[in-house]
Amino acid sequence: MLLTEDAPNIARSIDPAFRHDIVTGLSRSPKATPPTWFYDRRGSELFEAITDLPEYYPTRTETALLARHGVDFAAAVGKGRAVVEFGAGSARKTPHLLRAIAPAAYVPIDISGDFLHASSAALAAAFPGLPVLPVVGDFNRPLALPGAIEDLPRLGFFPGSTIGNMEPDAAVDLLRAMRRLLGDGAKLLIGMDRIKDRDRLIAAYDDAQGVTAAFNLNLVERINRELEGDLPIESFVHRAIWNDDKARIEMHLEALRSLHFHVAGQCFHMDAGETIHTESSHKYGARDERLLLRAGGWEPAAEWIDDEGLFALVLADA
Ligand code: AVJ
Repeated sequence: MLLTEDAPNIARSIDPAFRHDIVTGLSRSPKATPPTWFYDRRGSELFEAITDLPEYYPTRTETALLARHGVDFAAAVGKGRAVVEFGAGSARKTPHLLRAIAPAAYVPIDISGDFLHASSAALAAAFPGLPVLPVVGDFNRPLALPGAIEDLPRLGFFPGSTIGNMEPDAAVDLLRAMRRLLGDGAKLLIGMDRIKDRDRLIAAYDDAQGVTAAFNLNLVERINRELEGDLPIESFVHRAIWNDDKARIEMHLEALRSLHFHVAGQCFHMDAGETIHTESSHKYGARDERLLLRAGGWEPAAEWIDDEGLFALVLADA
């Protein structure tokens, strides 16, 4: 018998961590799921498309800061450090930093081995002579750095305002874990998205072309495909709201009517208008940034911001 790759009724193995997070999140009130599960292959493609949208300013703004301030980074950081990037290096951002500070080694850490090895190979080709030492792992859990960088001073690099996906307590825990991992004498260069005009923030997460809506709704499709789900996708709509009290954009999937559905053999109900909270993206004022870094064991030392004050790159000392 010939089995094609897409034969729909072949039982596929279920990822127990995915099932656990989704079933727990849908059982909660209000319903909320972790944003990590957005990034299957299609989700990663949609996120790439988001970074090119006219409304989505963070990637473009941060990349321009990295490209513009190389001389400052070199002066503030010095040469010969081991750069430890939290997340696989982005082809657009990381080369600017590496070119500016001439590091002794580059260590990208990412949970997706495929993605990590592809981006590491590309960076190694672009920087002949630079040792590139990828580490596959979840940087939210304890992990070890390669022995080869044992004696080198470290620079942590955490771009993209990825920290913004975390609640303040989790953000502080992660900063402390980075401080412990990188050791005394380390520095951290971190991207943080600024609080700004509400309409501008909402537009960045609810774009005119509907790419962010497709990114959010892709989670429903992934649940249906990978967790034996039967969520009626046409009965969900993407919502982006600004939570002013918590200074964050929230993405939700709102049920347009009263619904019953199943995931991994369990039954769920939603009232019309009820939502699944799928992501929070925290935004920071200048003092919020410094307070968060200090709570996480880092002392802010320098900062670079674009002319419009949209996005900040902060350098902190261990
Ligand atoms: C990758 C977490 C930085 O919060 O802006 C973009 C993800 N979600 N549009 C962000 C995202 C919707 C992004 N981060």
